[in-house]
Amino acid sequence: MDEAQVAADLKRHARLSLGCDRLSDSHRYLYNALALTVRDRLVERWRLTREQRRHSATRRVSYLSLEFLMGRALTNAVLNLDLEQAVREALKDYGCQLEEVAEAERDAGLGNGGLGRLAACFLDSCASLQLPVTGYGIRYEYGMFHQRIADGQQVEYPDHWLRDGNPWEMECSENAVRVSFFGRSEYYRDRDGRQRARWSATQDVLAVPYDVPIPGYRNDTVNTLRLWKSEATDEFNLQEFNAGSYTEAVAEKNLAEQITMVLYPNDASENGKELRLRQQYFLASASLQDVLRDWVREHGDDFSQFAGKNVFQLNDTHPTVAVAELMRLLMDDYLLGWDAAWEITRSTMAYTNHTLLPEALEKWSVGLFEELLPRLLDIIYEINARFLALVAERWPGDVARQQQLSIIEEGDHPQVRMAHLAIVGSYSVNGVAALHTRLLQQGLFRDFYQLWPDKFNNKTNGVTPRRWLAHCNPELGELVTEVIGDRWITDLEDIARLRPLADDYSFRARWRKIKQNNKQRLQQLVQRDCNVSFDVDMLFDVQVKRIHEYKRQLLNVLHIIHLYDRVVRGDTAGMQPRCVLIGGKAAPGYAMAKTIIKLVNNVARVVNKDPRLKPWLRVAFLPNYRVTSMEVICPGTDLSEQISTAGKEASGTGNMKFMMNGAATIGTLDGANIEIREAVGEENFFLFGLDAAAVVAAREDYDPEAIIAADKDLSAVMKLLESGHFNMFETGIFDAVSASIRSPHDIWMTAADFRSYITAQRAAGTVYQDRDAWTRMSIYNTAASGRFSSDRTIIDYSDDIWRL
Ligand code: CRA
Repeated sequence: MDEAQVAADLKRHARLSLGCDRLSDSHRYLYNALALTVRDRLVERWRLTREQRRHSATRRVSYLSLEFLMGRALTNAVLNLDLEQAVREALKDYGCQLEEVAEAERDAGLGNGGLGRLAACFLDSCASLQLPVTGYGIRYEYGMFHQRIADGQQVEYPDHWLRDGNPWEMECSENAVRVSFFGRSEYYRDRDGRQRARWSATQDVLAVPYDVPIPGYRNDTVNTLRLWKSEATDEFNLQEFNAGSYTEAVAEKNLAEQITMVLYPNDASENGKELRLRQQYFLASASLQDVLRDWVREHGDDFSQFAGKNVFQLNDTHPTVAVAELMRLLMDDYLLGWDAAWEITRSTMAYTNHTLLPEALEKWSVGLFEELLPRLLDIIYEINARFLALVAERWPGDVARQQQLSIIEEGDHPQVRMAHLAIVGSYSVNGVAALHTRLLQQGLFRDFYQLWPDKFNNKTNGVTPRRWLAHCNPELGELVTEVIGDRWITDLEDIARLRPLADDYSFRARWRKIKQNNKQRLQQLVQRDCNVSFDVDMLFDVQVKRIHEYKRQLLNVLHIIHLYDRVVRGDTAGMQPRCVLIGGKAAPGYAMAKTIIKLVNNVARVVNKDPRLKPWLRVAFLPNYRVTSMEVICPGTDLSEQISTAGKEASGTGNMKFMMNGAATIGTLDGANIEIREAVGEENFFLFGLDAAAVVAAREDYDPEAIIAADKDLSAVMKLLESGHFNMFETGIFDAVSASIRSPHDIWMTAADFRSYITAQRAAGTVYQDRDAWTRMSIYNTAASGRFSSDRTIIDYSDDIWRL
């Protein structure tokens, strides 16, 4: 029945909503008409979900995150609403495939990498599990920059993703709130003689919510992602108006609108810019006001039950100023006393840490805070004073301990340590993989762990099997459903039932055929975007993720150079032909990461143009890696590169997407790799390298020069790298790269892991040559991926932290 209705709605939207008489070739109109058709089916369910929640007594979660890396929405909604048949049918009238129309949608790239995509997978899982979780984020006008490669180098272009409109968002101006900046704290006594504070002489901006529907998987639930846009208030710059500079005053509107203009493109590194702090506070304040307003609407100003009914999950320290903001709102606006406000705050805030890298630990200068958010700084000082009293009680006379734990880092330029504020102000602190949580407890947050051991817990990351298997790999998904039923889509542990089928000859043949088809799709992408010809009969070896030294794309390049060297020397006995794909964005200010991109491209050029290499090795750098490219990449990958220096990758989530789609992993004992290896069995994982403890120990007297000298393959690779072989007319451009490998201070320990990496790569190549052995390994990987569903992760959050 809905089939006819979908077709009719599509026509109606094309004609009436978009007012177009003729559909152009670009599919943009058709995409918009189809998006509206699908959206109609979300809106009613959305209303019902909200209605139901109003009447239910359960606790609610606000997931506060500066990033939501959503990717495309259309195909996801079509899958979750089970509309595929109807939509395909309706599109026939236009002579179009769903896939072509879907291509017209731009990625919502409101995030950098793992952390932002994790938030997006979580939203899908929460809706699919029918949990009352609302995402709160920022509606950046410009998302993650568009990367192009010119002459081997990354060039950034702005991502004006909203240019053609966004059919998935609904502006709710009636729910706008005001957010204040600058001004000063004022203290006064109320009528009862109680000391009170208010924030006065502020400059305000308006936060306008744009709601995005988050459909659950075939369950009629539609949750909400609420994204805030900053706008000028109506009374902006009254003085200037009165002074007669009308146009200047109107132009000043820009200042307010700057706050949500652009996503900061740094992954796991802070940059300390004032505008970023404004974004953080803007999100925290608007979201808390939104929740409090809803509360007051239903309960008046009785907050006694508030903590039992609300949780704020802080996605890293980015929204952590929420701790102080909730205190301010409760005390200054709702007139609670300190103790009552603090009790509510520290029993509603929960903090997730996503990295141990020191460069990512956010600190804000006290001076900046004082100017921009004076009232919040007062509150942070008070939180800290009370906290330090507790520390003094626990460790009497231990001044050093007080300094280490303090929320304020003293010195010439005192700083607010956001992680300390997050830990002190919350009831739960979690890491994102078992190893990462252990390292937090034993290292970074050691003293806090001693103080509050029960606060700490692990929640190993996961990814949604809807997008990352059912949608991106439909052929494999259908095969799985054919043999074990479709339960895996909502209960991924069930996919373990595939394992015995690895013994079935004809099943293996079908599995292999699907992988070949997916490799074909990937081959076409690489041809189109890199102009490099991959061969689907070769091993597809892939590393896609942000470019960062700790992720060691450089180690991958050394392996490529080593293979090149072997072929040139004629040492090809037993060698498995491969196609190596690398992709990812470098932060615009990260010079070394940009040099690594240039190196990959230069090496690729030398390899690909040399006819001797053609039967053995092909290399490509994929520009503009994003969610939508991963949807083609992970189904077509044989070998997944997860080669970070042990102890540095908090979890990784790309590793899980590859595994789900039947890739084997070559990796270190880092992050979730450890759990992946445990799940699939060590014989199905290509392990190499130092473990986290060995990395720390080896740093003591690390001597890469000696390692290079003792290893003739590594010497040969360094010689090629340093001879200018890959930079003939660009003298010296890779000097910093080779110097970093040779440095005894190379904290990424690239040289230390070279030999065992090469050995593991050889082992992978050898197994690949045994088609049946490889296919088994591929099936085992998918079959063991059950634990890595974000549904499992969210059930863990819900059971242990949110207690929904
Ligand atoms: N860069 C970690 O580095 C992890 C994700 C999600 C990261 C990844 O290993 O999988 O978070 N950390 O938990 C981060 O963003 C601020 O820290 C990431 O995406």
